[in-house]
Amino acid sequence: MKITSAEVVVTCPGRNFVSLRLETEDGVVGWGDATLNGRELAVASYLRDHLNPTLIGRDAGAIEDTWQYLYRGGYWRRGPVTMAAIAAVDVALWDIKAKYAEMPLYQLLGGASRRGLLAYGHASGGELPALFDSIDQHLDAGYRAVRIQTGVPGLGQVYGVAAAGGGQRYDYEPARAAARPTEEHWDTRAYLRHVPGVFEAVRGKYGPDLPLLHDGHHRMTPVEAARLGRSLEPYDLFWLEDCTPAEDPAALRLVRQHTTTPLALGETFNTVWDYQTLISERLIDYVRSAVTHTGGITAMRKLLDFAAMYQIKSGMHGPTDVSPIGMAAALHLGLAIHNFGIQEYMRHSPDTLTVFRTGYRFEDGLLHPGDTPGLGVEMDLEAAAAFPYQAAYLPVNRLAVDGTVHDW
Ligand code: GCO
Ligand code: MG
Repeated sequence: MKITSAEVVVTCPGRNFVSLRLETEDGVVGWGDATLNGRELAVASYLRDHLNPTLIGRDAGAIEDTWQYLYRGGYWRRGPVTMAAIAAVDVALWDIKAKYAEMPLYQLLGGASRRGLLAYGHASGGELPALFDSIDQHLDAGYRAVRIQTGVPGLGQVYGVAAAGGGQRYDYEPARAAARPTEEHWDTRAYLRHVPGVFEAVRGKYGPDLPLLHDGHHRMTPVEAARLGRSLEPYDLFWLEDCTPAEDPAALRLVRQHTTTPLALGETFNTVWDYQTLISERLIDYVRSAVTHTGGITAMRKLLDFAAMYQIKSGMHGPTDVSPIGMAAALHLGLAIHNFGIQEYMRHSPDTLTVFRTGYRFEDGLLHPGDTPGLGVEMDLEAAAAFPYQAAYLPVNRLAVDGTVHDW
């Protein structure tokens, strides 16, 4: 099971993706996702220039050993670029192992713990009528849980709100193709005044049953987040995500003391160490990491087992910047673990799905990774070659009042 080739594929079928293709001496191919939105080429180089040459000749079956070799062996540990690169190798090796075993990956991980994975989609609208339209579209598409984001009076384009209308999809795609980031404007007080009324209107129209989620996208101080969490309690949120900037776990202590709204955090994290305080002190309810950004299946399984001891569940990151390969990895893992919570699912564009041939399915609000041996996703390299890399960046945020840079 020796690795004989390791290649990076960068392609932009609507948005950029970085993938890793490993092949063994028997011609078995494994795929990994290394996409890091807005910093794609850094991970491509990390793989191409530093990791791939060390993989040739290694035993593809020695997954834990390879993970430790890349993590400890690099000396410079952690960080989004390093951990996305390690994740790509790890996921490609699990794909290969499952193909050798002739099993869908979830079987190797212990088998299915449920019929499928409850998924949530991104409903959004500048104002309530557009938001209701978007929720209706999601319910028609089979979603049984939705994230709610709206515009804020007085502000222009804000995080989470799709440019609706004109037949465009309602899913929110924040990265813009340009040589430098666009800028958005922000006002936390206006946001805090507006959001509770939105949830009141949504509960009023759709009733108490529909699970509703919301993403604060790192913008609040602890005391602002505490106030928002408390003001949303009557609307029974499934979770409030990233209420404060994620790198300060102590902030969550203050939020937790003031509200019983469930909290989700961690999409920007990349190792279990980022979660040590948050999990051991039960400061969050859902782990938001993606397999793609947290060192792969090997690391995510350990992280989620640690979380399980504290009754904390998975809520794996699933925006469109996680490629179909990364999504499939999340689905296999989510199907197998006991402490699955919910899976974010934004749906990839038709162009993306011509490059990545997926076997997973979405039925009756539940995702299933399918039963093809391995991950169940293959890349069409010819199709990929028709979509060359395009520079694209996430926006930068500034305070409306005076232009100070704020968290986006
Ligand atoms: C989410 C996220 C995304 C991120 C995006 C950045 O909850 O899905 O917050 O919308 O902003 O993945 O690349
Ligand atoms: Mg988020």
